[in-house]
Amino acid sequence: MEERLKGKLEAPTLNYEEYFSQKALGMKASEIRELLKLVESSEIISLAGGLPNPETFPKDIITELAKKAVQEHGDAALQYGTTKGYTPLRLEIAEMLRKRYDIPISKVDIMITSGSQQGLDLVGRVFIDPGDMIVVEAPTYLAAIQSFKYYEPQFIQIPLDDEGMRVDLLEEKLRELKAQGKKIKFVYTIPTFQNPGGVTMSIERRKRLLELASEYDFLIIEDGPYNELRYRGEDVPPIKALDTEGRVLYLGTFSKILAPGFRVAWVAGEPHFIRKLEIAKQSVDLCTNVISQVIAMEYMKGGYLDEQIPKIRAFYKPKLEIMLRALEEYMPEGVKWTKPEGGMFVWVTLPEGIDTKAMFEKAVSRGVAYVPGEAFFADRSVKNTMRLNFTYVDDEKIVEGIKRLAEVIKEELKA
Ligand code: PMP
Ligand code: G9A
Repeated sequence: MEERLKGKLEAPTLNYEEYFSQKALGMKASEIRELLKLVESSEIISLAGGLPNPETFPKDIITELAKKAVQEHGDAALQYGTTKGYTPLRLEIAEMLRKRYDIPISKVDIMITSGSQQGLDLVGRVFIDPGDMIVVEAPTYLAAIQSFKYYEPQFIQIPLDDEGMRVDLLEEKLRELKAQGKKIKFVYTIPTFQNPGGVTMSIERRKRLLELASEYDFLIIEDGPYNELRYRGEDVPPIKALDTEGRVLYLGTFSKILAPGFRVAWVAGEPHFIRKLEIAKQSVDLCTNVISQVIAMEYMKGGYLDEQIPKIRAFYKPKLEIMLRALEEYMPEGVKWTKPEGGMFVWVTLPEGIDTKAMFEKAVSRGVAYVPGEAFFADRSVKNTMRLNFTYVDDEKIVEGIKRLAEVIKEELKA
């Protein structure tokens, strides 16, 4: 299909590059988005994209609620909405944040965004001046790097271990910067079932991070799309729930608890910050898709979200177990991986010297795709890692995919 669209283009006549702004010339395509194109149309077992499984989409409920949205709220649902979002939905989200996470609504305002991805871009717009220092995890969500990069910050990377961001190393870095009279603007973290790492930041580190934010005066951008996808272990409160100074901006989304096609997400935080984000959003899209927001509101109000979360957990839990078992069974010595308690990803580290980007084509030719880890590092310095998704493909395909991948890695190790 894509090819037919491309077929309409004529032979190049313009010197296209001449017209682009410097910023546009600096933009790079997201590996994930490009990989999706590749895998969309082929027989390849894709452990690459971070796609929820369509079998989890509550289609019957959505059909019913979509009808209701038009019949009962049609005038609002089909009209332009406010930039901040559909208020009944904002109230439902506020109530959920209070109920599930103990985040007091009296202390936050909520703005709806067109996916958390837009929230990330708006954060960049509102907080980053060229040259500002921002901290990201290493590795981190590659499309966050892509969003922030546009605003030309200096990235500071802090490594992860099994308990999330190495907050001790962050502290060292902050001290060092302070001695040079410098400070950071914010820390961007995905503390729960991190993308791509799969790991979760311990409660001790969350508290310490907040203490550091206060001591060194910076903000925390907490991205929580996977919070509800826990398959084992104990819940850890969002950093926002522990925030007494209003330093945390919390991003949540319906992408993984309803369906990503809705493009409905939210950012919760100090009203002053939300106001600026709202002004920034005005020029981007005026408002988020209103009918999606109305359906999402009915979905929460009707109690469907509360029913859906355990279903999603039950659906993904065995998939994670299958992937971990297959890795155990097939991967050669020297390959290591994280053991997540939830989320959508396992992070694999191969022996030094293997470049997963160079290996990618070979893997694809054997019918398996992953995301080369390099793209998840702001400085792209780490070559021997990869991210595997376990939510999208069928159970048997997970095993087959890992088997194929293990073969490719073994050959690479021999070579
Ligand atoms: N943040 C992280 C960490 C993600 O993994 C994703 C999606 N994979 C997003 C943000 C964007 O989500 P949304 O669909 O809400 O734009
Ligand atoms: O389709 C996307 O780009 C969202 C998925 C993100 C990811 O794979 O991390």
